[in-house]
Amino acid sequence: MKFETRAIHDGQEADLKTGAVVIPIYQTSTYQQEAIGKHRGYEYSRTGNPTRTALETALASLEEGKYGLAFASGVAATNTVFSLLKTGDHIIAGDDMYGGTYRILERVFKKWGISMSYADVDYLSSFEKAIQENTKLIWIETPTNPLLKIIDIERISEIARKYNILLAVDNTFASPYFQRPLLLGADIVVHSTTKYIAGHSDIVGGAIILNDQKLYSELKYYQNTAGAVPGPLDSWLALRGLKTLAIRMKAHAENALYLAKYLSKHHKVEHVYYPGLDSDNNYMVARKQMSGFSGMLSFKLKGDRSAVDRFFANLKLFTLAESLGGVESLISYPALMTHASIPREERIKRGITDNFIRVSAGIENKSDLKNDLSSAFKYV
Ligand code: P1T
Repeated sequence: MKFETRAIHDGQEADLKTGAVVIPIYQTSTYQQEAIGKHRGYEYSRTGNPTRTALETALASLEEGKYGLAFASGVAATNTVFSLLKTGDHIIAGDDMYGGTYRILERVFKKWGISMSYADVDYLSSFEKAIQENTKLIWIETPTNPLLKIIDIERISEIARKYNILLAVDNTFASPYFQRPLLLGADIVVHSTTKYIAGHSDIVGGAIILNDQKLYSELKYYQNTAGAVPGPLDSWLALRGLKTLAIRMKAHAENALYLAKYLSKHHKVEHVYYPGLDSDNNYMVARKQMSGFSGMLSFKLKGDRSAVDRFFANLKLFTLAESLGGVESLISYPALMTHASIPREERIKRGITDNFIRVSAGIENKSDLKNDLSSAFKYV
């Protein structure tokens, strides 16, 4: 069955007991045992909950993987993947990624004796060059946050396989509608379901999807043992979001392309970052591995920090906020928001300068969005 159908049906059969068409919010912490150890598949809600199971099944189906695991946040899912490593191991991560991922590597895992290198995502060879004897994991985001660079998953998975290294791909920015990394050779897919999957800026959640049974058992064991699981209501909201993922993603991508084209012609804009522009360096790889270019774009304003402040202050539809992937358009300032944990010098070296702005295109009317930007530019 096709994506749109699976999003609505997989893992979401009518409730066995009542026939409820929509999976109930199983708001329970524990489950009756008929005799010691004799239960109906559920013992305790940290270990498993039927609403969460439905979400995990649907997510696995949409990423075309065998197993899904849901978490209380994207960072909890990320943390679980990094927890596969032990002291002395080495991780290679792309040098453009969510600031919180960088933070957990630098502030938590480094302290535990795990080392990391950051490879220049513009050059695949930099990943191979960074490989050490103790490298156990390659971690990439594509599209990257916030520079919207595209990394060739197929080619990087060949490198990972050659050296017997796990490849994890954070697929948050593309969503499974536009990109399915497991089919391109990745071992593990990670999501912040907070974003496109839930899609309405009303929950924080995360997920891991994979095919390998042994690895799944290990990650599931950690999920239960460390306990960063989503509650039944959040699982239910993510599941409800999932049902409309396909139509939302088409609208996000259409609006993002429209805004990217508009911005790229604006005299107050220095540069636009959107992999769907055929002038963008990442366009060809994006076309190869994605079926659409998603809804995130960034740009550099001509001007300094005060110009950025004036621009933001005069927007009416775009909300200045962290996060992305909801139906409403958001605008953010990575330098002091999502990527504030990266030291200034390092951040600027990576391209996140003081005039750098990130946009999450919502699904409002695209002309209204353009007009809002256009009015605010008058104050720059
Ligand atoms: O916020 P949380 O659900 O824990 O997800 C973390 C995360 C993981 N991966 C990517 C690519 C992300 O963008 C994020 C969170 N990002 C933001 C909050 C943001 O505004 O970029």
